Amino acid sequence: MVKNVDIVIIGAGFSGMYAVHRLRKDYDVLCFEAGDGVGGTWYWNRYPGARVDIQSVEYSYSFDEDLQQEWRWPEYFSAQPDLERYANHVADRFQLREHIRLSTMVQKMRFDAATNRWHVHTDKGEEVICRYVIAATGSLTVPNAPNWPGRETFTGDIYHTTQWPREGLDLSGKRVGLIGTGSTGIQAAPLIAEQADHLFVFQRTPVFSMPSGNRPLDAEYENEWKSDYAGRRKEMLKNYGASLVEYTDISAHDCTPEQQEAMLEQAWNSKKAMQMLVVFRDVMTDMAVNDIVCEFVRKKIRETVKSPQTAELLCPTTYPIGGKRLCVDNGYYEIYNRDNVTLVDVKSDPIVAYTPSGLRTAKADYDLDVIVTATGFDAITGAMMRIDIEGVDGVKLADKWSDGPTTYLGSMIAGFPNLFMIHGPTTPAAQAQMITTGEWQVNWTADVIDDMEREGYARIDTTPEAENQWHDHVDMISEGTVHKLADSWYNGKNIEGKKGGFMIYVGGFPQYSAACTHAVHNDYEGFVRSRSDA
Ligand code: N01
Repeated sequence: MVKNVDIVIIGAGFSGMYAVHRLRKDYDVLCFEAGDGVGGTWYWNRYPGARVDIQSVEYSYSFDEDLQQEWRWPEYFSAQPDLERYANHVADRFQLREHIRLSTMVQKMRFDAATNRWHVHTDKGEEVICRYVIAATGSLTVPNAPNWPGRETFTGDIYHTTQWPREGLDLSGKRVGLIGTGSTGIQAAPLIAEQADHLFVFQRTPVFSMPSGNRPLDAEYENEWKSDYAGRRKEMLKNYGASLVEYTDISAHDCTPEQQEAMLEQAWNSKKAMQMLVVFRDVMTDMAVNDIVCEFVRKKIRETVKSPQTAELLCPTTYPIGGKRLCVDNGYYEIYNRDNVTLVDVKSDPIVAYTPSGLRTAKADYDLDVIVTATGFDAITGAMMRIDIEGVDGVKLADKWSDGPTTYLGSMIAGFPNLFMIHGPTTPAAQAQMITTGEWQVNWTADVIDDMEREGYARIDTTPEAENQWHDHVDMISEGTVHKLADSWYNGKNIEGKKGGFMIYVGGFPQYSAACTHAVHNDYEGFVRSRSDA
C-alpha cells in the first residue's frame, strides 16, 4: 500500500527524534528507524563501559526548558543505559512514538522530478511518497568488521561492539580477545578485564587518551547549570565544539617549561574531557606545541604502566594528538598492570585469520572463547551509501559519491532535491557536541522547509558549483591543522579502499552555523529553488 506524507525522517536517534518533534506540528511526518528502540548510537552501543565523553548537562536536548530542568543525570559523563533511558523518556514525554516506525529500514529512495516527490521504500515492502526527506542517519552507524578468513570456523562467539546482546554477556571464566583500541575499545577493556579470565587486547595503533574523572553529578553543579540553562546553551553554540570547555589565549611558546608542565597537569586532572586539546591555543595548529602535549601524555602512560615494554607499545608516536579523536577513559592504561591482561601488538605481527579456537597472527595463535571487534565504523557516509538513493535523471548517490562525498554545507547534495542531511559529510559532526548541534541543524532545515512552503516553492536543490566551493572551503580550513596528519574515520582511511578526502568541518561550529545562516539570508545562496510549474 502506498502512503503519502509531507516528510520522511530516516533514523530515530537524537537528531531524528528532535526532527519529529520540531516538524510534526506543521507537517505530516513519518520516521523510520532500523532498531527496535529509539536513541540511535545510544540504542546500538550497549557494550560494557559505553558512556559519553561530553558532560551530560551539555550532551542533552535544549529544546524544552521543562525537560532540561526536570531531567537528572546521575553522573557527570552518563553511561549508555542512562542515555537510552533519556531517549525513551523524551519519546514518551513528547509523544513521538506515534510518528516513528521501529524495526524498519529504508532500503531505496527515488526522486520523481515530474511531481517533486520522493518515493521511499522500506524493507517491510511499503512505499511512502513524500515531499521532503531528512536523513538523520548518524555519523557512526555502519559497523566495520574485519574480514579475515575463517570467521565461520571459530567455535566461540564474535561480537562487534554495536551488536552487544541486550541481556548482556557473562564473560567470567572466559578468554576474551578485544580487537581495536579506539574510543570504544578503551572504554570496554577495563570492564571486560574485570570479568574475564584473560583479556588479550589486539592493538594496531595506540591512541592518546586522558582520564575522564567521571563522578556522580553533584547537586550544586547541576543547580548552577539549571539556574541559567538557556544562557549556557547559547554560550555553548558560540564555542568551537559547541561545548563549554575552557579555551585559552596562551601559546605554549609564551610559557616556560615549568609553566607548560603546570598547565598540562591541570588539564590532565581537569575532569573535562577535551581539555588536553585546548590547554594551549596552538595545540591543533602548531606541531611543536602539539609535540609538547604528546610527550606529556606519553609520560603519563609510562608513569602508569609498570612494564616498560608495554608502556612503549601504548605510546602513540605516528600522529599528532587530536589528529584522531582524543579518547577519554576510565582506567584504561591501568589495566595493563593486571595479570590477566595482555597487550598484543598487531602492527608488527598482524592478525591474518580466525581459527576454530581463536585468532592467528603472522607469528602466533591465540586461544579465545569470545572475540570482541571494537573496529569502528564505515563512518559519515556509510549509512547513506547503504540506501539505494536515486536522484534527478536516474543518478545514483553511490555513483555520485564513488570518489568521496560531495555536499553543500553538509546538508544537501546537487541532483538530490528536497533531501536534507543532519550531521552529513563536511559538517562539524563529532568535532562538536552532537545533540545540540543536531538540534541546530534540524531547526535550520525546518526553517528552510517552512520558507519553501510559505513562499510557494516545490523544489530545493544545490549545484555542483556550490558543492565545489564549499569543499574548497572545507579543505582550506583543514589545511594546517593536525587533523590532516592522521588516518582515521575522519578521512575514511580506516576503511580499506574507501575514497574521498577529509569529511569533517574543522572551522568550528560557530563558523559552520554562520555559513548556513548566511546562505539562507543571502537569498538562498548556493541553492536553487523552483516552483512546481517551473
Ligand atoms: O572506532 P575507531 P571506535 N586489525 O575507528 C582498530 C565515537 N565514540 O568505535 O587505528 C586490527 O576509532 C583500529 O586500528 P587503527 C568517537 O567519535 C565515542 O573506537 O585503524 N585493528 C582502531 O584501533 C570515536 O572516534 C565514544 O590502526 C583494527 C579501532 O579498531 C568513534 O566513535 C565512545 C582493524 C577502531 O577505532 C569511533 O570509535 C565510543 C584490523 N583489521 C566511540 N580494523 C564516547 O563518547 C580496525 N582496527 C566516549
